[in-house]
This record gives sequence, C-alpha cells and structure tokens, in this order.
Amino acid sequence: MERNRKSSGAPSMVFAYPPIDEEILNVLRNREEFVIVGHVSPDGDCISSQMAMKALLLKMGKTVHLANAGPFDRAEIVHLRADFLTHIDEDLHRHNPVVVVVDCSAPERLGHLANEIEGLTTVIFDHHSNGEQFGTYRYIIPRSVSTTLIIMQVYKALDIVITEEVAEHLFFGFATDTGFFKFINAYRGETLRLAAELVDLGVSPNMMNTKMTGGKNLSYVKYLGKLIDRSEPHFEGKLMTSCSFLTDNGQFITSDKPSDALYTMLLSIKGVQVVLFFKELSEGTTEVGFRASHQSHIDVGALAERFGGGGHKKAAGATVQQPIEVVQKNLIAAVGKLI
Ligand SMILES: [Mn+2]
Repeated sequence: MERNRKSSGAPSMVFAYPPIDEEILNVLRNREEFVIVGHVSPDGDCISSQMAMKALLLKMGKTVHLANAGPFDRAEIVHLRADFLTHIDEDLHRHNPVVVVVDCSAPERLGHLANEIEGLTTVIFDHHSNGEQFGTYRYIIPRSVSTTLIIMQVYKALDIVITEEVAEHLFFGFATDTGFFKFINAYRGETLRLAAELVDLGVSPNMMNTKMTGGKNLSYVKYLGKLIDRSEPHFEGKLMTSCSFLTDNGQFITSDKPSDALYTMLLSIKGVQVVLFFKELSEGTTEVGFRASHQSHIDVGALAERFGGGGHKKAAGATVQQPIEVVQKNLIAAVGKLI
C-alpha cells in the first residue's frame, strides 16, 4: 500500500467487484419462488439488503417472501417488522423456494431459520469473511463496505433498473455499515462512486442521516449516559468495557440500542484499542459486543469466534451462555493476552 501511495492514481489500486457467477444469475433468472433471509438482530444493512433483493425479484416476476428470526428492536427498522415472516413453515418449505441469504454467511447467525431452510437451494450474498462455508452458491466480497452494495451489483448484472426506493435501501445499508462514511478507508473510491450513483438516482444523504440517527426517546439518551458512566479502563486504557444489566430494562424504556453510540464515545478515547460491551440477556446469558480501533492490530472477529460468535476484524459480536461476571472476567483476560 505504501509503495503505491506515491505513484499517482495507480490504476491497479482501483477495486472492481468481481463478476457474479452465471450459475447464480441463472438461479435468480430461472427459479420462480424465493425466500430472502438475513441474520438475527437485523441491522440496517441486513434489512435494506433483504428489501432491495425482494424488489429485484418482484421486478423479475417472482414470488417472494421475506423471513428473519428478529428481533426487530432498532428504531430505524422496527416499522418493517410486519413485512417479515419469523418462520419458514412446512407449507412454504414444500414449495421448494430458493433461499437467498443476505448479510450473513454463518448458519448459526440465522437463528432458528437455519434448521428451517435445510434441503433448499441456498444463494449467499455477503461481506462477512468468517464463519463456516455454507450455501449452494456464494458471492462473498469481504472488501465491500456493505451487503447492499453487493446487491447493487446483482441489479447491474441482471440489468434491472434501480428505482429511487431501491436506491434508498441500497444507500441506507451502506450508510449504517460505514457509520455514515466514517469507516471508509483509503483506496475505497469505488464505494464513494457507488454512493454517488445512488444520490443521482434520488437519494438524499441529508434525509438518510435523519432516518438513521433520529427517532430516539429521552430514555435512550439516559440509558446511553448510564453506560458511559459504567465504562472502565483496563490495561492502561487500551481496553474499555461497559455493561448493561437486566435491571436496566425496567429503568430505561427504549427499543433502541445505545451500543453504537457507546462504541463511538469509548473509541474516541486516546490510546484505546478494544471496546467490549457486556449485556446481560438473562441470568445465564450474556451478549458481548466487540469493537477495535482503527490502529489496533487485534482482530475482534477472530476473538468473538473463540467465544461462539463472529463478525469483522473491527466489529463483532457473541452470545455466551454464562453469567455476565464470568464472561467479563474471561474476555478481559483474553484481550489482555492480545494487548
Ligand atoms: Mn453488513
């Protein structure tokens, strides 16, 4: 990278999405019924990818179902809940639909849907690089900042017009997964060129930002304040942790997750490399959120995998069947060994 930085506009640095296998395109062209699924606790990129893929297949005259194990607890997607099946029942399974999996390439991230899609042809569109390989066909581009930009490539490959509504879905997933442009690195010009195409199709980044960050209640802000208050440094501040307990549920009534804002705050502290957020889901179940700073060499995706989860190098998650104090102790020790 350093070497190329000096040569101006080295064309070898320009990334282009690889062509999508004809086999995959033919499945989309030739089959008639589809179920589009995404990962549990869907985020903006997951839901937007599902919606954009649905619009594409409807345009091709297909029968399309959306399914997600949920929960739909984030403000920016909660209104879409009614459009999704929570199960693929036997009746639907008997139709032998093609399953299109978006923003997920590990079966356990599908929740109970993983069992329900067994035996069906499965096509995966994703940008997560870890997790066991599954699916009949895969188009996995870890370099893509969002899955929606991968779905955009499917539109182009099949020559389907991107309407303004679809462009908004595609931009929304891009915006959520890049922290509204903040997480885009050098030599990712293709990302901005694709975003520009979407803006030219009628997307307003200004409006998208309001959609992404607005709609919270006061309880959400107070909850965030509580989590910031509980944050603690470890290993001379290289690791920051915070936690949420079951009792918070009664005190802070909000369906929004303050964790994204919490990560942003804690990662802004000088010298921090890793942030861990522990959330007590029940007395014996703890959800852990992992973030690594830009300068950190620690791969939190690999770390999360060791605890039964997964994700990216810089952002990951895991759900551990142990009490919160035990999980905290074990993970702080594990990070200590990597620092
Ligand atoms: Mn994503």
